[in-house]
Amino acid sequence: MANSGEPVGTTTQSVRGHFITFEGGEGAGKTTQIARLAQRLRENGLSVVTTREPGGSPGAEAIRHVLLSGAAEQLGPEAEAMLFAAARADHVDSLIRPALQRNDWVLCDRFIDSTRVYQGLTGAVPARIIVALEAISVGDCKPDLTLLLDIPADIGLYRAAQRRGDAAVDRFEKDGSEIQERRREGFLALARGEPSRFAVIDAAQDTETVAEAIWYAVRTRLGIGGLGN
Ligand code: Z5A
Repeated sequence: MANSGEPVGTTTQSVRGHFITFEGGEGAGKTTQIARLAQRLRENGLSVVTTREPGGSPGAEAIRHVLLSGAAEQLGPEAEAMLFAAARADHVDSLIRPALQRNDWVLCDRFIDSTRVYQGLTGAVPARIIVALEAISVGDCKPDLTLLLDIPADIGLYRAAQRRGDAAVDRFEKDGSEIQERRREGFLALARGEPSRFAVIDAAQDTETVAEAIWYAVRTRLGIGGLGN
């Protein structure tokens, strides 16, 4: 579990690096923009760890395969949500928390908000289960900043299809634009509910413009305006 050996609430902000999560629909550009931000932070002399969910640690990557292949779908939405939580607990314990304790920056492709939207909103897993799994898997290891890459579902799906080419769609990619649009609205509702954690970025713009908007958000929200370009 995420908090083995350490009670919830004992991690102090002063010894932590910054934990930034990227959220949004399929094809929003999260992978692209994580690489851009990591490069920029490293150019400023900062130590950066990039990672993703589901996955990011050997145990969680094994669970990723079970989830994205669709093998867990027949177990039902609640069992799938438990598998996402199990992967996250291992990822937090073995990679994210140690990196933050070293004062590294952690940039993570998807995290708790994806579970809230995919398993909660459009997966029909009851909120009390989502909340309980989040508490067990994450504890106090919450993002300092969540960059929501907001994009109309049709544009995101088009980009994802272009990138995928002839490869088969996975468990979640097979959902059509109506479900993807509901997820978009779900992410935006989460952002409205926690405006101090979220920054909403218009991800339909070109890559350069999105990267600049992210850089501005990171510098202003995390109070590091002294960093260079
Ligand atoms: N999932 C869940 O259900 N519950 C959970 O708790 C978690 C996840 C953590 C993981 O998918 C799936 O697991 C995900 C939700 C579910 N399913 N879906 N769908 P994944 O890791 O395989 O992939 P993803 O997270 O959905 O991301 P993605 O589709 O790979 O897209 P992306 O990383 O956001 O975008 P990208 O790869 O950077 O860009 C996509 C293409 O667009 C690529 O060709 C780029 O070159 C291009 N691109 C990027 N930016 C631009 C701009 N600005 N303009 C034009 N073209 C661009």
